[in-house]
Amino acid sequence: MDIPSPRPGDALLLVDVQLDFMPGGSLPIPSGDQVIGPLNAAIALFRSQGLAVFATRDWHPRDHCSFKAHGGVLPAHCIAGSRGAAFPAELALPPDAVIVSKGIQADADAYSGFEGTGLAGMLRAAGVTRLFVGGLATDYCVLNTVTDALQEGFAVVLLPGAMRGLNLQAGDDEAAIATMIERGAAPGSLPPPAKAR
Ligand code: VGL
Ligand code: ZN
Repeated sequence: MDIPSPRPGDALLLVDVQLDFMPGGSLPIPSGDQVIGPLNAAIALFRSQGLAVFATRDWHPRDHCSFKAHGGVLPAHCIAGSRGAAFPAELALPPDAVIVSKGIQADADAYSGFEGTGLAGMLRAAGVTRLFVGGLATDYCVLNTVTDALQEGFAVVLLPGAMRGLNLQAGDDEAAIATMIERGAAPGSLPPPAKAR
C-alpha cells in the first residue's frame, strides 16, 4: 500500500480527543485512549516538518439538544469549560495547535468540525490542501468531518490506527472507514519513525 508522507500543504487534524470520550468519561468510546500514542507520534512528525496541527473539540452548552435531559439520546458530555471537555494531559498538543470548538449552540448538533466553525477558511488561509485525520469517534465526528473536508475540496489521508469508533452496532467503525474511502479519502498510516543512525 502506498503510504503518503507529509509534505508542504499538509496538516494534521485531530478530531475530538477529549476526556469525556475516553474510558471513564461520560460518553466513553471503547479504547478511545488508544488513539493518543499514535496521534502523539503523528504530531511529532508533523511538527518536525513545520506542518500545522489542528484539533477540533466538542464544546457544548449545558442544555445542548443532544443530551437526554434536553430531548436528545446522549448522556451530557463535553460541556464547555468542564474537565470532561478538556484534552487528555497525555496528548502532546503543541502550543500553536489551532483549536476548533464545535457544537457550541444549544439547538444544533455538529458532528463535523467544519460545521459553523470557519475551519475550511482557516485551513485555506494556512495554505493547507491535504489533511491527515485521526481521533474520535470514527463512526460519528471523524466520518462527518472527513466527509465535509472532501466536500470542501481538501484531500484526506485517514489514520485508521489513530481512530476508534463508538460502535453502537458492531462494525460501525469499519463501515465508516469504507464510506470515507468511497467518498475519496485515502487509507493511510504514517511511516514508522525514522530509525536513529
Ligand atoms: C461525538 C457523539 C456526540 C463525536 C460528539 O465526537 O464523535 N459523538 N458528540
Ligand atoms: Zn457532542
